[in-house]
Amino acid sequence: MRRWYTDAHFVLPLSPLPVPSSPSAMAEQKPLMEVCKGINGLDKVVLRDARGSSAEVYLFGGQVMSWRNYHREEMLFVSSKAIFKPPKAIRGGIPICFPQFSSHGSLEQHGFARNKLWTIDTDPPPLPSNSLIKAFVDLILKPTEDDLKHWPHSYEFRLRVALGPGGDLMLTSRIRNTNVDGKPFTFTFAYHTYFSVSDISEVRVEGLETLDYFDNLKEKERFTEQGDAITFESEVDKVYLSAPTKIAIIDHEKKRTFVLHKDGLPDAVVWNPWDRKAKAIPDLGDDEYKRMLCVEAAAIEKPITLKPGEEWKGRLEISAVASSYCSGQLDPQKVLQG
Ligand code: TA6
Repeated sequence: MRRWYTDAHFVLPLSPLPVPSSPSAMAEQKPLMEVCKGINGLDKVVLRDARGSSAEVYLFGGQVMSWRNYHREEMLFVSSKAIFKPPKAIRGGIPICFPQFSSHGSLEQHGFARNKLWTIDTDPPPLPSNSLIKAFVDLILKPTEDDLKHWPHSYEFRLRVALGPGGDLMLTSRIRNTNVDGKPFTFTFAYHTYFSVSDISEVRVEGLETLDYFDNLKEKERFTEQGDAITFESEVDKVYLSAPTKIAIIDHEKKRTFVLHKDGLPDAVVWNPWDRKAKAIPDLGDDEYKRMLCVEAAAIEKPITLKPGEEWKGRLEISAVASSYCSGQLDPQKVLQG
């Protein structure tokens, strides 16, 4: 069943649009935001902008599962073996890690936000409005009575997913402590973004050079990055600390650079499972490690503590730009300084 939102909050097609000349042209004019059924009948929200880029967010997990550019090319990786069956988290897109990144204590690995059903927030507190942003959706997650038994804190987690005027993908998380018992709570967080790449051995990451990192493959020991860029010849699982606001992922073969702009998220996780680990992950194809790379804007080293009434905001904006890096024309530092 298809529900198109027409109230002021969910603006329909960009205006003014040329008046469609025929029913078929009208049919082609799709709404900016649409709720419909996705894989296995799971509810999803489709965002479109007038120039053809799009994004899809599943209410299960509040998880962005697709982000396509004007040429309808898919920018995110979703495993061919992903299981779209709650409560198992879906392998791919942008899983939300909250209230913890990684696994410690009684909570599940990467927390529960990606295993829960979110709802559309039809009355969100206003965000600074950017009139150029027309295609967006506000989701909200709040604990049920049962959830409170597992994590005894009340919160409101609002997630806005938007398409920027240039087709960029923009995620804004706002987490508020709504405890009535006066108790603060502490959390760590990550946008666990799976980027689609042509061939992991043709990819380099710029912006994390000289940083300290925790190496998850060496008992989370702390090291300092020595390389002048990160390239991939084996499994990598590192949490880079106090990373810059801009990080570039350069895909030589596709001549495409993803540029991440992050705010409120000091750290960055870089993960590729490589062959042996990929074979051990049931919902990941044995060879799919070659076509994916996780670079995750995160807050891990310094957990965030909120007192009742306090709100934290973490923003991620991702753009995909053509890069003729291999011809030497693109200076990655310029991309990062731009
Ligand atoms: O972000 C890197 C990481 O923490 C890896 O250690 C690996 O566990 C990955 O997340 C995937 O975790 P998941 O729980 O989604 O299988």
